[in-house]
Amino acid sequence: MAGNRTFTMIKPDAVENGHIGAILAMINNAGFRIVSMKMTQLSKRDAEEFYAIHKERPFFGELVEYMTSGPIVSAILEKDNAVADFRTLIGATNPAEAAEGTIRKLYATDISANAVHGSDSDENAAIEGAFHFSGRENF
Ligand code: 3AN
Repeated sequence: MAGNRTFTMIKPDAVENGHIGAILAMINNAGFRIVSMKMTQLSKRDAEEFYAIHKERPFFGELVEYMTSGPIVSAILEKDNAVADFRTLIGATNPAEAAEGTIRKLYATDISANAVHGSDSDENAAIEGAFHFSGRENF
């Protein structure tokens, strides 16, 4: 039975540090189905649009610069209670505060280069998934 969906990105630090495989294994082992997945590199315009909600925050420039610094792996994931369960799996935004065994605790560099993105609501999951994937990439 189809569950709810969330959207994730494996961010440039985790790709650069060779953690794609380990992170995907954790995602699969936690019971998520990978609906869509690809490797891309965001342009400055892409990152500014994706993170537009944060444009007044002091870290916005740093966030855009970081997210465009190298390739990312983006994916749509499916599971019952996907948004909340995925945020539990990834851990707190700041890896120093992330729970043991979470993706960010294991693989993040710091609060900016924090290994993975996870949508914060069903509504944003749909918006973010549609930003990265066309209808033909949606299985
Ligand atoms: P989350 O990704 O856990 O939902 P948000 O939505 O508050 O966190 O922040 C979006 C992204 O902005 C984070 N993933 C992180 O990369 C970056 N970020 C958040 N807070 C900071 C901060 N204080 N300094 C630098 N980057 C930050």
